Amino acid sequence: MTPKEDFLLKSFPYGIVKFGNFILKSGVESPFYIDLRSLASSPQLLKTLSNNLLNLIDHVPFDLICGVPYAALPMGTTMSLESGLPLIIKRKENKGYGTKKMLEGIFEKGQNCLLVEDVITSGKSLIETIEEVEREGLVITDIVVVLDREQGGKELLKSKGYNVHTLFTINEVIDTLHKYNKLEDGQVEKIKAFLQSTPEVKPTKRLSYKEKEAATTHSVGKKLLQIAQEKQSNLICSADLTKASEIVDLASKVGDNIVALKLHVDIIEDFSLQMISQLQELAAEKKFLLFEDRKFADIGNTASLQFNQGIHQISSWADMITAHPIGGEQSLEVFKNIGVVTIVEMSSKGALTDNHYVTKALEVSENAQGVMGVVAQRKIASNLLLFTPGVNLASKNDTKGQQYNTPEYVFKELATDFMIVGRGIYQSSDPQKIAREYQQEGWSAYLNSL
Ligand code: S5P
Repeated sequence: MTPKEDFLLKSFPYGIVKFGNFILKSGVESPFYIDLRSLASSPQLLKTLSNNLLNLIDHVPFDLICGVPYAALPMGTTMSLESGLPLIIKRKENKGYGTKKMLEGIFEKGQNCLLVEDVITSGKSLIETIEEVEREGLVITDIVVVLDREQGGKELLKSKGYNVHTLFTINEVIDTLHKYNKLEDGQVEKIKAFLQSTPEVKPTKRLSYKEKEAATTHSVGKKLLQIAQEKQSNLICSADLTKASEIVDLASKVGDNIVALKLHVDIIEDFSLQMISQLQELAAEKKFLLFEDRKFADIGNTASLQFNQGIHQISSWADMITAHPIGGEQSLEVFKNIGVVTIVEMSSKGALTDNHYVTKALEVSENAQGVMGVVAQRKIASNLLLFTPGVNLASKNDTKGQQYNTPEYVFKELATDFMIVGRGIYQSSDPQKIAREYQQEGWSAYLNSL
């Protein structure tokens, strides 16, 4: 057994490779997931690993070590202790107060900094990190990485002039685990097929609304897609106003440009079913759906009561509703004869919807009857429709944590199907005009993304 094999076999019980179905940051579904954070639970393994990493770059002169948070922080620290070279700490985001520094520690402009990373996949996130460190005046020439997922990252960085030194490739890891009976033949075949067929940045062709309409079995999903094509719009206006008359007025102004009007009925001071009748008339005349953004999040029985009873009588008039999948599949199946859109990821800063949550939330949403789509801020590997709020042409954020993207970004980069715009429209002095602009921007961004 080679020392590298020995290291891998000793690390395996710490859960560094997990098998199953995982959605990666890029939206690609992967049959395995690498997580090296737990290695810190074994000081001996961490020390061995850090010395192996130092050996990889023993010919490279550098002044500082910086581990990319979080997985590589203990590795960088151990390398610093083992080599005697100083460490600097990179923040994941700046504090927003005090010195607002991205790098903590003592360094001088022009010093050469070795970056330490746990896994390299497409290389895109490493490039972002490199840019952040270089912005502070440090020089980066070399990056040392524990595991190469062999999906183009090393080549991408090389093309930009960086040397990437990797300790293991994913194929080496899989072969070693297989050789020592930690992986079965079937699992190995599945993983190898994935590695060969699915590059991380697979340019998936996005389907047109027409193709999606043919593919979807959900009646409300079909209806929404038909309206989109007919009106050449993918705009949902979020009418987050607190007076019934204001909402009806907004709906009459933007109705021609939208596919759905999204409401939060619990913020309306003078809510009445009469207001709903007025909206229904406008919806029929101008062809849009009524979308209640109630974000149900309780056990099925309570959610069912909230949906069917109470003063809002949501089930009697809404075409679509939002719900958090946190209560599991059955809690979503109480919403009958309606389009359910689940919130798998939130747009607000610091939201708890991390990769793990998104993976599980997507799984629940796909399995639950009646779900037609999801709300997320990322590309999703799913046949469900994607709805993206946090869109604004004029702002980047608000003072309460909301984060905005442009229509172009959400259609091109996230391949979203529908954008949701609230304040960008209803706070405008001319909502009619601005809604037309959002409609045109959204539609051309969609056409360009095809
Ligand atoms: O993650 C989310 C999910 C939703 S549904 N982030 C959001 O902003 N929303 C909703 O979209 C939010 O409740 C609001 O109604 C709308 C965005 O409004 P805006 O004024 O920030 O455009």
